Amino acid sequence: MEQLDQTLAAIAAADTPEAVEAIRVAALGKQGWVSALLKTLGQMSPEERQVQGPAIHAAREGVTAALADRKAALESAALEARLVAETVDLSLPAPEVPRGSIHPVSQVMEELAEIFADLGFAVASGPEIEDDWHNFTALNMPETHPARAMHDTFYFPDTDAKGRSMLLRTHTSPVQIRSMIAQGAPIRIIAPGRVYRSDSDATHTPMFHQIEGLVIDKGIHLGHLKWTLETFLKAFFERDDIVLRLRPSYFPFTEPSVEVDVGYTVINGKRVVGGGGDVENGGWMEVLGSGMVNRKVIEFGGLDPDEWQGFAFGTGVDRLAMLKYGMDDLRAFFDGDARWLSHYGFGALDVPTLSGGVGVRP
Ligand code: 2NL
Repeated sequence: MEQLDQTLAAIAAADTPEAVEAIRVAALGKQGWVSALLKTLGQMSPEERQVQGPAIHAAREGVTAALADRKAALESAALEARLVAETVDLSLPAPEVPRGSIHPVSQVMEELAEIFADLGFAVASGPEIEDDWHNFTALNMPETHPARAMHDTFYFPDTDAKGRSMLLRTHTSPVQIRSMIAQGAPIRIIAPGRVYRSDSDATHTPMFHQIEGLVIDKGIHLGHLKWTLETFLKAFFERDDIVLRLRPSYFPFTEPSVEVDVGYTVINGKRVVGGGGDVENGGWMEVLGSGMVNRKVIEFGGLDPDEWQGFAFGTGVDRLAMLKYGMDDLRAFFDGDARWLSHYGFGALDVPTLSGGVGVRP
């Protein structure tokens, strides 16, 4: 086949990815010569087709393989050239003023880890790409549960090997399910991390940060939950006059469920966390969702709910950061604007500690 020899020679001579692509189109594209030859098979006699069919297919395979080889060779040559050209001069002097700062979300995650470490909690993490069993079913949200629809989930087009729908986790609860299954009880963990929901406006971004906490032990009750959250909020906001209000609520994964408000005071037109929540110059705002872990969730975690009880809570890290450091637009968190960061960012060397104050400003 004359065209085949010409094409193979052209591929060998091609020296840019664009040239390779042009040859691919001329040979394998809709108007290409291979496609044209394939169309002629229909008019051939069966005997002729038996000879020409395999020959044309072999030509197509040969061209495809040669294109792939040439493309790979050009790419590795380009990489080689970049590695030679891009050098870092390690003898350059350090900048006079230290540059770069810690993002408020990272800072708050560090503060949370420090506070909960002091209370005996370990930090757990898990995959951001989850299956629907760990994200929903194990949290007492069966396929038909309306809360599934409410989560505005990002689903992947394909299922995993077990036929489970794959998704971007909508909360960090699946991390805790995985911990229960992997390590058993007792448990004291926090699970901070990125979560995803198909939702976007001034107060919602499709990716945001959540922290959840889980305690499983014997004889755990609502009193433990209230003490833990009160101790945490006092340490986080660095004030002793934090007043909590617990309201009954509903989550599928906890029973009973409790929403936690903190009292705020209005100072210079801004809400500041602290104070009694009195209506004259303040009020209440919701900061956490929580509750006693639903018996079914303990079972899904592989534990006996007659033996083990627990409490859990969850809240938004971005919102906590805004409340503590007085930012008003959530979207600025993800704009990557260096001016915003130099205003709100934290010094890289100011690690939060309980003795030095978790949220010291640089
Ligand atoms: C909210 C409320 C919450 C949980 C999260 C949880 C996790 C396990 C078992 C039971 Cl493994 N519960 N997590 C519980 C109550 C509330 O989050 O408003 N989040 C933003």
